[in-house]
Amino acid sequence: MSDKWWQSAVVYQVYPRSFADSDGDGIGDLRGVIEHLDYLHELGVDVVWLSPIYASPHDDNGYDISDYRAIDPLFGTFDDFDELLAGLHDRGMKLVMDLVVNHTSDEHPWFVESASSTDNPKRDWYWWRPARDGARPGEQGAEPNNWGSFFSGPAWQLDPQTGEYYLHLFSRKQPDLNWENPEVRDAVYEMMNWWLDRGVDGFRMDVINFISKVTSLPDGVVPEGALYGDAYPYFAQGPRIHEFLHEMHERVFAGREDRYLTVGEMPGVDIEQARRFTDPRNGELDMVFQFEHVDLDHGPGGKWDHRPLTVLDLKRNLSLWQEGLADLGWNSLYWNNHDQPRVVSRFGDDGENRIPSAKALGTVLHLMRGTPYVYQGEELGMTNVPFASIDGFRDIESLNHYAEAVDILGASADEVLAALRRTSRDNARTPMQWTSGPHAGFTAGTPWIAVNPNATEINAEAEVRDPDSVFAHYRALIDLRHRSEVVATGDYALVLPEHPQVFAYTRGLGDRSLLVLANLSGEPAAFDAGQLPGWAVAGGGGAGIEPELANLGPATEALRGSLRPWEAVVYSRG
Ligand code: ISL
Repeated sequence: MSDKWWQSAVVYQVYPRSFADSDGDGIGDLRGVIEHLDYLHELGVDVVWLSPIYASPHDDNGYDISDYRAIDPLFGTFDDFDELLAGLHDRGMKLVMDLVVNHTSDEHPWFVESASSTDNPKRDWYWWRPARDGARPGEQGAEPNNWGSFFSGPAWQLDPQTGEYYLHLFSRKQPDLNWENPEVRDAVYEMMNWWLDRGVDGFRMDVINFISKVTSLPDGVVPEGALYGDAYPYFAQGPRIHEFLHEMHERVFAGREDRYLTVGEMPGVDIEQARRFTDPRNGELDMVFQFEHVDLDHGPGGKWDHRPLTVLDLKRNLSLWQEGLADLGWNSLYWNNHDQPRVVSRFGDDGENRIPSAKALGTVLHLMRGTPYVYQGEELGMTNVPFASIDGFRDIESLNHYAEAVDILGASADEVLAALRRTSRDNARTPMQWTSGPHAGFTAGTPWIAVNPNATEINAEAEVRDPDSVFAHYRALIDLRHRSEVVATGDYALVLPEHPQVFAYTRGLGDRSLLVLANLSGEPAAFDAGQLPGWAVAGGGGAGIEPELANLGPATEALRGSLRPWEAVVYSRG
């Protein structure tokens, strides 16, 4: 058996604002989640990761928290929360909370106090700095350094009351906490223990690799054509990051870590660092979310600068992570979350091959070694959204980028819109498509963001009863992980490494093995079946071996070296 319960588990991410609205205000809520627990149970997932439900002014949809120990009334009450937790536990599922402690809201009482005067006892809970030498606060370029915010503009905001600036890597309503201050760390650990005592089963930790900064906050090198310096070297994997995460582990999880799941969201993390974060001997985290595979289609200009993905790049990268964390540590596996465009539109084909391509992508991801994460609607093959104009977008990152690119840098509005349609986080945030009825069955009111018009065809009601749906395929993949120790813990080996269309690998454990073959292209693929170690049957290739799973029906020539467009086939032995 797997050593750890989460090695054979599948996690499902709920973005509550967009999942299901029970009270008709157009915004999803906790009762909406409660009403769909049987759906999640039917899909077979083991864990729900709930994006933030805490009190918040919602500048960044709840990733700006003003009270870590309160449920936002938009989402419900503690009674609702307790009912949700019990409903999950009754069905054998667990609940992982989002932990957003790189920053708070500027409306959090800690920040309000901190901002109130330069000698307030909480002044040092955040990163306050005077204007640059010789500059007057507020004048152009007076910010303490040249860092930019992830959401456009400088990473500094002047507070006129004290004449100093505070650091915000994200929106100006998300001031960064100063983890150098032990009182901050105490307050965070105490809050985490409070949630664990309430019965939650772990945390997904938002940008947790940003909590330790180089305290001199030096200027970054300004890349060609950029407005701001590259500050990654000064806030990502900072000098005390391992110390802080180990301390958190000791103060919150030590002695009971086997009950919990911890996953750190870590933009920019590499394999070496991920090994250190997830090596159980170090007592830091169970697993991390890395970003390399979802950055492969970014050009030199970053996320808004698209370049096409190649299957070769994708499988090389994911294989490096499989191999890099094979002997220690653990991978988390994901295509989607609330910050990423929909995978079927991005790496698949959201036109006529939507269903087979969604299944093929799901197959490739779910049968690797690691813990898979499904983002709401991914199991239906939900797609990107054809937003007609900037008015359709709601996401602060998208809106700020549009304003900066069009109004300040003079880019063409059409081009910026095209980039937003492709890459905006709002692609993931339109309402969950439950039915073909009004507002996709998400709300009886007016949804806070438009429903994708394709809900009439793509919806849970239709898919749950259809044995050939994307939903049915995801359910089968999840079931296979639960049934098969090979899937949960077997070794990974890439096969056909140089094939430009086919992503193929084996998993092995003792004398049991699994072969995954997927054509991630819209053209037929041919390959040398002799390169499938031990699988090609002499004199005819695989005749008589029935696939464990297949996305285009059982009749397949896969073991003879031929895959149809987007065909994915899985064989198991032993
Ligand atoms: O989507 C991104 C912007 O391009 C990512 O860089 C994202 O901001 C980054 O992955 C951190 O994301 C997390 O923290 C943010 C929040 O807006 C995201 O929703 C969250 O997942 C700040 O809390």
